[in-house]
Amino acid sequence: MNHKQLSKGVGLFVTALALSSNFVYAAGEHPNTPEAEMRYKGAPIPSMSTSDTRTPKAPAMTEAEFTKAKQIFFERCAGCHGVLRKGATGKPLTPDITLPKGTDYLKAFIGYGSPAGMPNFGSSGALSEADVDLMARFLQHEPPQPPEFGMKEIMGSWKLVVPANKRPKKKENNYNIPNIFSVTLRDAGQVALVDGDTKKIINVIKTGYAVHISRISASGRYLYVVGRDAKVDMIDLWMKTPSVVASIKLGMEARSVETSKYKGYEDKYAIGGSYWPPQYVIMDGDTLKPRKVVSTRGMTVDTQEYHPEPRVAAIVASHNHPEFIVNVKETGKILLVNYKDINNLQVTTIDAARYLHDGGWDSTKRYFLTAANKSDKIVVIDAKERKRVAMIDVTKIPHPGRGANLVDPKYGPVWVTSALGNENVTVIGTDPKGHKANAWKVVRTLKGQGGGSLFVKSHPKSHNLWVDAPLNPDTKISQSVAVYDDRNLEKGFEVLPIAEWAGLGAGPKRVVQPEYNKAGDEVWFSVWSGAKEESAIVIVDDKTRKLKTVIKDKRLVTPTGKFNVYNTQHDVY
Ligand code: DHE
Repeated sequence: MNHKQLSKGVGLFVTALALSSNFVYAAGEHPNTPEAEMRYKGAPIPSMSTSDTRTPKAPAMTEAEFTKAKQIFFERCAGCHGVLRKGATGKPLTPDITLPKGTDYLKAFIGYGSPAGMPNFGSSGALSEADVDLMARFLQHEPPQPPEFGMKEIMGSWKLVVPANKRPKKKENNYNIPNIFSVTLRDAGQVALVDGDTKKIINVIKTGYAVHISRISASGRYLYVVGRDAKVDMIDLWMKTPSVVASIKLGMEARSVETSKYKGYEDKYAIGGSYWPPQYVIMDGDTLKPRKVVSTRGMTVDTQEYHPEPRVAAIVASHNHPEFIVNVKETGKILLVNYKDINNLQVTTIDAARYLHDGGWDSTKRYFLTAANKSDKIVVIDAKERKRVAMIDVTKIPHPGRGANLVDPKYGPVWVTSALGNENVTVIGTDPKGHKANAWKVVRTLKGQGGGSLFVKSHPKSHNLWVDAPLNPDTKISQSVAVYDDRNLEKGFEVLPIAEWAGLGAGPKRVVQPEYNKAGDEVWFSVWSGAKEESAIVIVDDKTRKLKTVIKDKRLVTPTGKFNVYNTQHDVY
């Protein structure tokens, strides 16, 4: 698939996102755009209050114009250029650069896009001529700065709904907790807890704006959910009806949450990483009481220059030390944050590459493999020795989610990632003891259905490797899933028409994020349509690869990620 096709598809994806998120974003063409990831970042972020200064030499703007431009910028531009416009996937746009270019140049750039990946907001119809002019003037002013969010504000937002001593002393329901799924209902700002045995919804719980991921405490009792507005909700699965027992806001924008898993520290701490302000917060695991806020601002790994806005991406809990592993996107550094003594916080900083995004463990849970997506690399961290052991070149925009672990008949234990930017499914050797020659090398590159893939999944009890492609332009591909047999990867894949099986009406019906049940004999897929359209969860029998059940319910609004309690608790994938 060429870039044009991919960019068209991702444009459609953004349109769908936009429609489902109540803001309008026309698809249009993005000429020569190689950066699929850029469009992936099209999700609107919550509006933020800012302190605004005007640059005297910049073109005049009324108060109303400035407010409107700010909103457009946060909704459509900040994902790539950064809130402070210091540059991320997109170029820096600070006044020292934009003022000399002038209004006409910037208008042409915004209107027609660029071969380097800037979308053509004007000619695609996404922005009116007046708004293109507005944005060209706005970009010559100092970037409005959203407020900081330190301990005072974080503490002020903290709500202990049910104190620890008022909670159940033992499990008060009959649910098989390890097989509950927490399902992200993205545009509803809710999660649905679904009983994996009966396939019935247990409870739908209000969480943060454009809720993103769920993680489970080491004991399997507490579920932590983070919204894009940096709100973290903690749900007690022992309650008769599992509900929120504590909540907190860690900043204005966030994507990640995790909980301590090292022996002796189970359920002791939780951690959340923010996009804005760029920081992470360590909290008490049973109440979310904030303990420590640490900024991630600092120098970039390569050019070693100051970055004011290095966002926190994936966080995983080490099983080898009392540590959280924190990906800092824009600086390209991985932090091993030791929580043994948080008053004398020890942080090991590992140089990796830009821009760190998502990742997961190898099957032994000693090695963390993570994508540096702009560098097209997979970075491998030895969590036991606390050091980087490899940086592996892969093809355009790796996006593993947490990846998938398989046993390859030829190369032994391997970890797999798919990609946004092309159809490759990359298989990496992960066994330096048993298969030394293959360790941290790409041992196979499988052809998938196409680019626009976000997540892969397998299970230790299964021979199947599932690869989604929800951002692919071809609806046949985005609405289906590819499945390989790890005993014969060369054979290629079978395609299952998941969205068709869901039997829904019109809608984008993107098939996203395979997730296993506890037993490893079922795979759950979200069929993700717009907020006003019907969506579903399709469950496939892993052995026969045949449809088992479809869950439909009007409460299942825009389901995306699904997190099985046991598999998430034990990092099984
Ligand atoms: Fe995600 C994980 C960031 C858009 C569904 N997403 C992650 C992680 C990060 C991230 C940093 C890793 C968290 C961790 O492991 O601690 N996601 C971002 C973005 O910045 C981005 C690109 C744009 C945005 O504005 O948010 C983005 N993500 C999306 C979506 O549009 C998806 C497809 C649908 C949705 O629900 O919003 C989406 N992201 C997910 C899911 C995971 C995730 C399902 C967890 C996968 C897993 O198996 O662990």
